[in-house]
Amino acid sequence: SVHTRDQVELPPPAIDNRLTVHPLWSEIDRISTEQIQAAFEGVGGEIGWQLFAEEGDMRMYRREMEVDGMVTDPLKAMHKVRGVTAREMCHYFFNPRYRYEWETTLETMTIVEEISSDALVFHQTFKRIWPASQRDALFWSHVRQSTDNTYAVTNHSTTNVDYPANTSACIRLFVTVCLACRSSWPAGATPTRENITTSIAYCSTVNPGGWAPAGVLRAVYKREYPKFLKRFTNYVVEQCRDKPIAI
Ligand code: 18C
Repeated sequence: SVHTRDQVELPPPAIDNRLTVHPLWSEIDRISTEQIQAAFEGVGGEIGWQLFAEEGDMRMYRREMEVDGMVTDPLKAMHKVRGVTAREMCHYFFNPRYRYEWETTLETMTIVEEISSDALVFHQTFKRIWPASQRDALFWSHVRQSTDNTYAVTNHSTTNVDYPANTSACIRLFVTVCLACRSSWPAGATPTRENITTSIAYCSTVNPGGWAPAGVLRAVYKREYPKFLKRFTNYVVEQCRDKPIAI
């Protein structure tokens, strides 16, 4: 049945052996560990995170940053979602089968390499924003359990000789994204769709890779990130509604 197939493809509780023998393993392991740790750090303290969007339990913060004159503002978002688990959230974010259903910036998505059940390499092209050139990205994506009831997906740009940058109509952008999720439910109780809450930390840094007007870029950023997080979390809640809970 569909349920059995979905269960089988849920993020594995331990790292897939095929990933640990891949040439990208040490980079994937290092960056994922760093990103997951940073995702759960607060937004207080010295580095000035500024709140720019707030709706229900969702809060979005950014830091103004430029690299070689290009806007690369890091984003950090926090959210709380009821009725779904961390593992389910990460399943829908990682698995390409669902991507077109929640990702609205996509034009095309190609699986470049299937490293293992928990690691893939993607090539994606994005919708063009006037007056800038169209962008594409090439990145690895890795899903893992970190601690109990905590799962995370990390995406990070990579290279591949078959997918050279800046050759066709597209400018290659660079991305580091981490979606880290932790579930909790009342102590002593059995987790159910009625009593479970998942805290989400989503961090993203996108370097546009080439000229893009700063004003347009910040406007897209401000509009698209809240839209993404609301749409994605609502999508997962809908998908999970009548399925058995997967802890
Ligand atoms: O994390 C997300 N998605 C994952 C799966 O796709 C993956 C994707 C990472 C790529 C993010 C970069 C997206 C750039 C999109 C540019 C075009 C947008 C067109 C929209 C118009 C309808 O990790 C969810 C990602 C949510 C992305 C929100 C938008 C972020 C914008 C940041 C600025 C991008 C600058 C690009 C240059 C554009 C020129 C003005």
